[in-house]
Amino acid sequence: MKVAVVGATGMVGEVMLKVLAERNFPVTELIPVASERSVGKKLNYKGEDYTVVGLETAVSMKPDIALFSAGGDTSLEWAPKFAEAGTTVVDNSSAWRMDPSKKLVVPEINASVLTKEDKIIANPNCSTIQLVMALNPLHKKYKMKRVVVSTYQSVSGTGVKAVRQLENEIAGVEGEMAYPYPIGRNALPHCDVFLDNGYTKEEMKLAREPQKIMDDKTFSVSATAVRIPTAGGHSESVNVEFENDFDLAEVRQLLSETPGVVVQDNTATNSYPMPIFAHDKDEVFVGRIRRDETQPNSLNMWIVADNLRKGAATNTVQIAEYLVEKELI
Ligand code: A2P
Ligand code: 11C
Repeated sequence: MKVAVVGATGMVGEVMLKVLAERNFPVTELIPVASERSVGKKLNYKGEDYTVVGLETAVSMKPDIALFSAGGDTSLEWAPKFAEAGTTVVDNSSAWRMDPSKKLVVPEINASVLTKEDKIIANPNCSTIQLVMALNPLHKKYKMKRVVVSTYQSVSGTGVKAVRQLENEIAGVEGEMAYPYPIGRNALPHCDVFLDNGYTKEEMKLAREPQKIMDDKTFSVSATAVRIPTAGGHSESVNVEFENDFDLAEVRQLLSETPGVVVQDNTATNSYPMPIFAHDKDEVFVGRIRRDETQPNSLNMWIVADNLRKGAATNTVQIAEYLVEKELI
């Protein structure tokens, strides 16, 4: 496969290269792509140096597949140009996710919706992916009515500028601000931009994307997204109300049998998911599983995943792997 990575010099792009190498994706030619600022730079992949090219050059090289993580505007403008050239695009931005003509895919849940005709495929938001990975098996068994989620999101979700802001604050150095306030020793109830309804765009991604991925509008998701001073790994406190009652042991069993999910839940040994455990892992970790004693058929749990891996790069590469395996490209 001739593989282009658009945004190869960025936080997610770098992890995409790492994941492609780790999983031995069948790359015959790698095309690292970034902005004009980075053209000519060298990037290492599996011990070899590759030269970064611009978007125009990359399209003309007609890659079989292009993994995009260079922001929504780049995707809106350039994904169609790649698609027209015959390239299948897997896009990690929010540009195409809710477009009814585009598929939004978490391979463990809905890879089977993909066909040869899908030339632009959307990768969900990081906080959505880890949420649906845990919700999907429970929904199938007990049928969800309503989910209330509060997130605790790391600065790596915002990008390099935010990681630097946190590092500068810790070092006590003045520098450029990614957020309107300090992030160290703080919690910002503000991820992505505010919308007219008073929610942030991140909160609305959490509300809408799960219904599309799980192909079911009978449940609702209400979200509050908060940025906290962790370097990597998003955490979520989740309350789920089901139509049907459940057994806690069975919930744990169901989750632990779900590919890509790891149950880490033993209060006697202080075992629960945390960003420091999830770092550099592809699994979604679930713990603090307990009955909500204030209303029937309701469950509380805590979900953590590495937002740059399963939340972004790994899920994108898994989609690409599925396309190759099923000969859809
Ligand atoms: P560059 O490094 O040349 O700016 P992050 O989200 O970590 O900030 O990374 C964003 C990625 O998207 C980087 O690889 C960046 O390249 C790339 N990028 C940003 N804007 C463009 C653009 N207009 N065209 C191509 N790549 C872009
Ligand atoms: C965050 N979820 O942590 C974001 C990052 O829509 O793909 C990814 C933004 C997106 O802020």
